[in-house]
Amino acid sequence: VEASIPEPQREAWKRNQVQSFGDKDGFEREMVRHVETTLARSMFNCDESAAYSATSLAFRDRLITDWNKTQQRQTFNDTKRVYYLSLEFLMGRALDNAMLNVGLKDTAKAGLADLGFRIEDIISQEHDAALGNGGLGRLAACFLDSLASLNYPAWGYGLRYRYGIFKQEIIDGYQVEVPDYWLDFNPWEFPRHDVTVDIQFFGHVNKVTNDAGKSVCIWEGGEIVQAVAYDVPIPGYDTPTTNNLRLWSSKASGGEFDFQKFNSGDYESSVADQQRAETISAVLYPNDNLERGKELRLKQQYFWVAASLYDIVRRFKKSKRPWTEFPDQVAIQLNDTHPTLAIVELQRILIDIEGLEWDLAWDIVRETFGYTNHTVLPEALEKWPVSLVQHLLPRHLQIIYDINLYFLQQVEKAFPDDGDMLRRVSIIEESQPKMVRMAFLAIVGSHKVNGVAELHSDLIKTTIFKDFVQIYGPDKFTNVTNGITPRRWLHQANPRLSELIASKVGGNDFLKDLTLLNRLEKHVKDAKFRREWAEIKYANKVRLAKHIKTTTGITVNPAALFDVQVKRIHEYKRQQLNIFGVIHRYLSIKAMSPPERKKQLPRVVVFGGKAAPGYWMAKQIIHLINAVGAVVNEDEDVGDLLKVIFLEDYNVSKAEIICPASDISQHISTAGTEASGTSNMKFVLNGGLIIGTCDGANIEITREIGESNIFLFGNLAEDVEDLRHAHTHGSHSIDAKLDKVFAEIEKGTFGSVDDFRGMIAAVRQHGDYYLVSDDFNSYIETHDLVDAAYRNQDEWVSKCILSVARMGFFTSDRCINEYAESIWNIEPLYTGK
Ligand code: NBG
Repeated sequence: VEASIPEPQREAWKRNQVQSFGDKDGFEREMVRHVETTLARSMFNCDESAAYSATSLAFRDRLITDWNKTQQRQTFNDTKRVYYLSLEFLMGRALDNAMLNVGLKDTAKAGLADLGFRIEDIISQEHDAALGNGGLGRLAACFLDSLASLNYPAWGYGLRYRYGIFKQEIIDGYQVEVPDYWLDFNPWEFPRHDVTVDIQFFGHVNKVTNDAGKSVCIWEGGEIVQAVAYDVPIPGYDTPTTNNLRLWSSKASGGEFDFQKFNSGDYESSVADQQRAETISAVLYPNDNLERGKELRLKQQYFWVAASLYDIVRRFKKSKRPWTEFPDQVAIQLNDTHPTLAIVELQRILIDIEGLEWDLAWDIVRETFGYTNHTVLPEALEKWPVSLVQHLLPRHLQIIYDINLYFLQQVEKAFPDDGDMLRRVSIIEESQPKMVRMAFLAIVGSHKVNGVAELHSDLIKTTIFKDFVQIYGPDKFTNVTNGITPRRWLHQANPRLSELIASKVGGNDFLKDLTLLNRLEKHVKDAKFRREWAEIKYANKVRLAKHIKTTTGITVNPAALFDVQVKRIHEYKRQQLNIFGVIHRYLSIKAMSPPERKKQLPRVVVFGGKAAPGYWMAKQIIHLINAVGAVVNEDEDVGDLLKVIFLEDYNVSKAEIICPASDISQHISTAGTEASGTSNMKFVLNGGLIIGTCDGANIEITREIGESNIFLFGNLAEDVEDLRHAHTHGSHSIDAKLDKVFAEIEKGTFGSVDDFRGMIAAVRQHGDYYLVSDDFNSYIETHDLVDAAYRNQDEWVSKCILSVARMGFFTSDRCINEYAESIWNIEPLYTGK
């Protein structure tokens, strides 16, 4: 490429190459330049918001220089790239992360101080990029950080939602959703108005004979929507590698208006067309572990997948390699089934547009894709009505039918005696109406399928995908246990702890090789170290207590045991079990004599999390938590012994305050329901212990940190089915302590009973699907063990230190290396300092 540019021009470009700042003076110069020229302000009207903008722009310039070099290097080397397709990227704030990853936070801090600002105030000006619901989206964000930090040539592809996950307000104890319009000022994205793709919907398929006498399918008619690329730079930690997250935004094709309609006087309908197009990328669906089957959602999926594949194929074609080399150059990972149409779209491109034979194309497709499953919950498994797919994507439905036909032929040959097998594994479910089973399509069209924790990966092999293990053999299925980036979740969220650790393990290298944390073990006996550790935890609790005070008005005692459950509100995650447990504790305190109360350990129970707007039961749970808080927090008999806090609008930046402040956190899903969980890892890494069920990654955390450092309780996954069966077929007796809790709710202690009847009935009358009653006693007893353990602070702190020392496994760097080796077959490409 370089050779095509004449020498003198090349020289001129090189002479004028942008110099990134690397010291305080350089930062200040850039910052002031942006205030004065980009923002058109001055020293006299530069408020914190403007200072945030200018600081971000200064860092963005730096990132983009590295970004350009990274992209050039990747193109020049022409090595294999991985593309991570995810409908969600829950990025949170970018500035702090960028400063830390390029190693210039102290520089910026000093520079900002010179100019009259405190860096913390500037950082907190940033609006979270909240393009995700929960764990699945945050995992994608951690993966991007690891991919860049490990120098993998990688791209993320997603949607640029105008509205991210809604903002949660609590009004009179109820959740109210407020739209999150976050794009007012976003310095972290680069609009690429030159990178656009036309995306087709609807229409019909014509079969014609081409010049070579071959019959081909042509997809015609319908409507076209334009996809416009917005690029977000993703800086690696302590490396110049800066990867790209490309988010697509939808726009009416052919400019602002349909001019024909406009000129013929149909102004309103031309505006309506435009709005309809823009609606596609307007909002993130606010459901976690739940699929609602909305037509617009399917439109989003195809829009994003088609634009991304067009981009990927365009990039591949530049290399002029034969198609057979596509899987040597391209790995595409499907983050859950949401991007499964990519399988069909690539097959369509190869056979309809590029003219490949079916079999060759299909080999290429399967070698290219990998599929990650994130849930076994039936309500979250995606299925689309055949009629809807037919209407929206007629050619794709034909291809799905063909994929299914060849697949079923193969199955029939291999299992001639299992008459029911074809019905069970068919990509088309023969129901009323007929449905396309997206997970099955994803399996059939990928070379590897993985779950996200050991138990979960075993479960998918023995339950929902059992037949496919028979068909393809066990090697197609693998496990990659989730991880988290220690850069954001330790270094950024808990700078003091990170610094203390660095002083014991030989500097900051542990942030790149988290197994180095094991060097902490030998310091656990050092009393001074334990004291410093405990002081940092206390300071983090003071910080959270302040946040609680300013957001809820409630005063909590930082010396109390901080007990935290923050995650999406979901019956399977069992916040109801937690709040019933809190009521039990409240009743116990009320029943105590004053001297007995003096012996009680004070506890602050913190809840946080959003309920999907249409999830009635989850909203009831939020309401009960707030109703209990309103009573308990005002009860003079209780005082400091128990406080119940619901933190509004839980998000990534709040998690960064909450995780470091927790003594014990709760990961208490019904065994077998939480695929992995990742907040469990965040809490332990920040020096908090956890109480949990034998579910998801809790099991592996236990194996790593040791059974004596975790509080496990409850029934095991293998017993769940029998228990559920017994509930509905035998007699179902409710735990006696839980019964008392219910009786108290029914007395009206926490306000109108009507609001809570459904929650009680779910346990008493509707089969207690989530085993709240079965696990209640063990849950309460385990909390007593937590109290007892906390009383011995020295031992408690030792447990925390040992746990952190043994958390090395749970870095997303380990995860990404596993994906790279066993699924993507890609190598890092170091871009040089
Ligand atoms: C979620 C699981 C979590 C898991 C994340 C990331 C979905 C569909 N699944 O347990 O519930 O940690 O995925 O893998 O959101």
